[in-house]
Amino acid sequence: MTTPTDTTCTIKPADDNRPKHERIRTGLSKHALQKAFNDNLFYIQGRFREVATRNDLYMAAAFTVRDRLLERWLKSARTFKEHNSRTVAYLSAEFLIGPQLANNMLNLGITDTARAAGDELNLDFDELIETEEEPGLGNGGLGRLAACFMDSLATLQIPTIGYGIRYEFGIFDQMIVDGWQVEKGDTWLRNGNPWEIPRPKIVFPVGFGGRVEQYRDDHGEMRRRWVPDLVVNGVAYDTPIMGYGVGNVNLLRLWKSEAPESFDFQAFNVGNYYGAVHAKIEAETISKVLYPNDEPGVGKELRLKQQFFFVSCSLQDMIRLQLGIAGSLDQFHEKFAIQLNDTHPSLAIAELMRLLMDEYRMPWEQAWHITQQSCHFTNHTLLPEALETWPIDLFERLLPRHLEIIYGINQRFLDEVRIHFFADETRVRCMSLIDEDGGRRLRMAHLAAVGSCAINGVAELHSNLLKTTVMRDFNDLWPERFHNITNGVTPRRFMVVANPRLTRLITKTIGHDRWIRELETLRALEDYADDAALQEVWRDIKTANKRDLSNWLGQQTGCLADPESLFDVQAKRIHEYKRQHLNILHIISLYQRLKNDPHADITPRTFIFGGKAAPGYFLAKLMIKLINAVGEVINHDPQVNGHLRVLFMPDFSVKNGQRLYPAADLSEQISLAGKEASGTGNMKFSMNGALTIGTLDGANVEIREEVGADNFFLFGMTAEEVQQRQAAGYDPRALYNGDIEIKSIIDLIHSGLFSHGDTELFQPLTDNLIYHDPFMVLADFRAYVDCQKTVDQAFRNPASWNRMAILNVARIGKFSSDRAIKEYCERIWNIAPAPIPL
Ligand code: F58
Repeated sequence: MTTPTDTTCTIKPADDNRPKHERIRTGLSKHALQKAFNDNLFYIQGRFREVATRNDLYMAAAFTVRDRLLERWLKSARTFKEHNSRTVAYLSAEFLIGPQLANNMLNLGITDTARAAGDELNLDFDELIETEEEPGLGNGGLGRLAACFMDSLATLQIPTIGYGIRYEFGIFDQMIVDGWQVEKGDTWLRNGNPWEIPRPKIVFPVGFGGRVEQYRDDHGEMRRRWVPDLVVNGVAYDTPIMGYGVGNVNLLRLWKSEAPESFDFQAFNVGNYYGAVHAKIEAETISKVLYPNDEPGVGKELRLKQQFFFVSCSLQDMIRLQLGIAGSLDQFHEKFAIQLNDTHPSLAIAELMRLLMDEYRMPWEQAWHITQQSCHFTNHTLLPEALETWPIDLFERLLPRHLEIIYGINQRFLDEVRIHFFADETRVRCMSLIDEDGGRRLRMAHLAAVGSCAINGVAELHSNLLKTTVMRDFNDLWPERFHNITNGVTPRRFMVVANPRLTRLITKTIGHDRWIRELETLRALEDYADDAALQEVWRDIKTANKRDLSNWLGQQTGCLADPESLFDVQAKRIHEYKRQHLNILHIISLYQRLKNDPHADITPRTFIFGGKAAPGYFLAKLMIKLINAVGEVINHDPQVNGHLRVLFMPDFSVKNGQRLYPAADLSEQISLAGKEASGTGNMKFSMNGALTIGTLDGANVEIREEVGADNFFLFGMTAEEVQQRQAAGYDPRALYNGDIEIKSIIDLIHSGLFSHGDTELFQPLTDNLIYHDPFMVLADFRAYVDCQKTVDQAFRNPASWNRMAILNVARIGKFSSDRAIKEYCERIWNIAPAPIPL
């Protein structure tokens, strides 16, 4: 695999006028880095070089880099405090930050120096980077978006604290055994995490359960207070997040749950040893494991506890900070812009109200004003099954005071609804924070919408659908609250770190590296799209990247791929709505064509899949099995394996994604229109010069608008057509019976060809397609296969293919997360940069 080699980044190290001994500790020269590395190896890892393990060397390198971040971080914190800058508090149950070493070196501007320093010390730099295990503290797009935003917030010099949970076990590691996904516990902390700093003094109590009491305070006023029956502590663990080429370092503060000490002692003293241990375990369980589902499904008590736990710690921390600066909470909303990353942190609304009213004695109206002016809500999905709700009885048992507050919010809100819609009780029922149909449940999206001053979707199409479908009533009531901010991704990680060859070529071609922070300047590449020499080098780079990927995949799967073939990649969570099965049906159609006619005119292709299925999602796991089963047959069939290969990359992660994006020719973005809120993988592929085959869904729509319809392979129904077809009564059976190719492919799966004669193995999938097909795979099949034929033809003309790829990169600037964050700053948070020079 390629890891960053000398990038063309030209950030200048800071002038350093400090005494020499200080410079050595955190200096940026080759000598200072070497000295610091040796010191860290000896004094922190406690190792002589001769006996140091790979991990010792990695840790010493990481500490060397971290020291340099810390210095800048303290300076940033001091400056923000002095200027009392407005601060973004990005609340997210997931942060999928990926490996840190290479990125931090890039941002510090020391990649080349560090490599040179390492060479002289006989260190294998790429091996060090490869050794790092990433914190998998997220499921997919939502968690990764939070991480891209943290990168851009620091780069744009916006004071920010990211607040989340320090899961001891992140997303499971995926192994493929006999074609099936097997989950393995993720023990990312076992070798130590050099990037985090525990803050045992930053600790807050978080209550659960118990009762609510009425009492008279010292001023004779009646008040309510919550008396929980369980209290756990949240301890802060901080990870510095450095901006690219700036002195700003922001904070990612993740909470770990612990039992308060007093708790164990109490029980211990009365002889209840097991009780004490049990309480400790119960407390620690809260931050133990990330839920590996990509939709919430049935209410899980622990998940609700996790959400409340991190939200409460984060708000108490913000309150502590604000009281430290201003001495009062009256201006809390001017200090903090809280962004709720989906509904998972939406309890912040009730908890902030409780803290302000019950703990700081604020009247309801003032507390509500502060809460609503502080909070902003991003929605990431329209799938009805993914909209979070909690059973009221569970909620009441865990958070009785919060339920009271939510009832109070709901009452005032529904009064407003009644007046605005003039006694329209249907609206009242639909908009209420409580769903009264079939078991009372709390609707978290409604709570988030009512308690926030801005609500946004993550791509144009998604934001429009949000306004016309799931949040239509809210949009009718408060149209001014609704915004669209199309997602973006960081070019630092997904271009510069992941694809150093392309990075060098771009910088050389357009003559500067400013594009790394101003991605729109890539437009300059347009002038060279027709340049035959550039097209050729472009192709060589792609081939080299494909060779690296092929070698790595060869080691992992035992199966090699021909770098001259078309690399057709679909990498994302495995889900029916993302339609990996549509891709498989196409592969089988090619296989059939080749079997029926060995001379069929088919462009050699390597199909690569990557992605995890939620452990309890039976059909998604069966799709993984089917991909591997089809691969097993095709890859071993000498009649076709010169033409087709099917590979499944195990354990798709941020790190593995960085291997895939640079090596893809074709990016599969084939969800059913209207289902994928945005997608961000689509942007990462396109940035690396892959062409997209896709539907008009999520951000695909805007990517196509930007790169040009001629440079994008479009197929399939529009979201509107999908709705119409569904309304008219969609019958997949008619398609199965009416299209010989569809029938023959499904029958082939059913025949047992891919399952050693077992005709039942894949029946749940085939039956689902024939009788239900909820994501209309069969309806889009014909258009997809035809479009793939166009792709086949296009790939045979390297000059024009590379021209299209160059134009994709040249026009991808909009999809930098820097652009997205600038829009949040201007339209949602009203926040300005607080620059700290490097
Ligand atoms: C994703 N959501 C969207 N949810 O599916 C994707 O279109 C979008 O680009 C991305 O957010 C960023 O906006 C997503 O990843 C989750 O993983 C949740 C995890 C927790 C349970 C609910 C889903």
